[in-house]
Amino acid sequence: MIDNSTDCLVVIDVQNDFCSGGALEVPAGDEVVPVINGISTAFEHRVLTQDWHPAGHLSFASAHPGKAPFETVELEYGTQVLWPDHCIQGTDGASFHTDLEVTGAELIVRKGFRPRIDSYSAFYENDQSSATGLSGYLKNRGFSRLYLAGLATDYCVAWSALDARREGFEVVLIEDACRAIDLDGSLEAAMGPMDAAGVVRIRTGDL
Ligand code: VGL
Ligand code: ZN
Repeated sequence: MIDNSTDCLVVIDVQNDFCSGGALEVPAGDEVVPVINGISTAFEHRVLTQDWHPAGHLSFASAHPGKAPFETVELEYGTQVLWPDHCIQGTDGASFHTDLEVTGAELIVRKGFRPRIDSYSAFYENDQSSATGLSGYLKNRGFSRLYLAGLATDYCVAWSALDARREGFEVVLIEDACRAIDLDGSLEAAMGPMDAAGVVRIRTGDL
């Protein structure tokens, strides 16, 4: 099923702050680590993303007096969920999970570093226009099909999947290699648009 001349595994945000004990813990987030390690050798080409915020980032509830994590605010580009401080550049929380196999990765893309714009997608920031450069990189390398895994299914993985489809890539979501935050039904809300956009869902056993 994998064609290493056209396919690339894109591993989204498997960082300590999204794993157990982290600042923005995704339930059972750690469970993706052995699953991703187990499939990563089947892919010749692997790219990792890293949520990478400056301290005081505008997506943090702490930057909005009177607001608590998981409330929303209106920013210039639309409604923004406010998060606990997480993935601050250079901290342990922003590091990849220690057991994640990262050595063979060909590229690490950082996102969310613009102080006033959040970035769920690996391709575009939440204003939908500031690019990370990943699309150009992948096209330049000749990849046309992306397999997605990581955290969190309903935020960064879903937004990456939808942007990848808009950029013209075939997208395969490896469901058991992802875990969701699932805030107020956000997982179900994310699945409909992904299905409608033609994101193919598989499990690792299908590879
Ligand atoms: C993420 C919320 C805030 C994610 C990143 O990786 O899904 N979610 N920053
Ligand atoms: Zn973030």
